[in-house]
Amino acid sequence: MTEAVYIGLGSNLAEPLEQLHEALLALAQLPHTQLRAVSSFYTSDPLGPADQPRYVNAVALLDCALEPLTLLDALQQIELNQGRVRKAERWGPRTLDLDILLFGQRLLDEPRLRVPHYHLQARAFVLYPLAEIAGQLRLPDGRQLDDLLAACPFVGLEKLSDSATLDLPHAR
Ligand code: A4P
Ligand code: MG
Repeated sequence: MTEAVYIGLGSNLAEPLEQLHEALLALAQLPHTQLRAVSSFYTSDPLGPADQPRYVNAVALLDCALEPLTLLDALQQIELNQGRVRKAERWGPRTLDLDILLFGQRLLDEPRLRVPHYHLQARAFVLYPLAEIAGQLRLPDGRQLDDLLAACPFVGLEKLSDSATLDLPHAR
């Protein structure tokens, strides 16, 4: 059985646009997984320490038959492959961050994995690209994506072009 998994992508170091493109190619090659859709790319004001570059963010939809922790391992390996160095500073700059935003209708609260992602509702750079490819989505905890969007202004975000120089299904 596959489940619809939404991944948040973010980068603000070492050519962020290229980082995202490379990450999407890596997601497309994950076992037991298909990359179904990718949002537009957005630039966004950094959340966290202000003395870091703006981010490029996007959201991808996977059809995934992996277990959640297996997928998390694979995502962290992709981050490492792309030069991610984990530092003590919270929310500091990074070459690539891959977050599991939603995993089907699962609610997970494990030491390594909380789903839905714990800050989903507060982040315009997650909600707007998510809405592009998810449409009218109801979260497993009952919240409606539309309601979260209504409470989260489109501030500090700029939509770049569509994501794809990749041959992928497009956001509507
Ligand atoms: N973890 C728990 N739940 C999840 C999940 N749903 N998806 C654990 C992925 N990982 C999850 O993550 C720390 C640990 O969280 C992982 O080992 C995993 O077991 P990390 O990637 O090592 O560290 P982090 O990303 O610095 O921490 P955190 O708190 O997850 O940060 P965020 O929430 O990812 O925020 N500003 C803009 N404009 N755009 C951004 O994309 N991103 C961040 C990072 C800060 N500011 C930003 C952006
Ligand atoms: Mg993270």
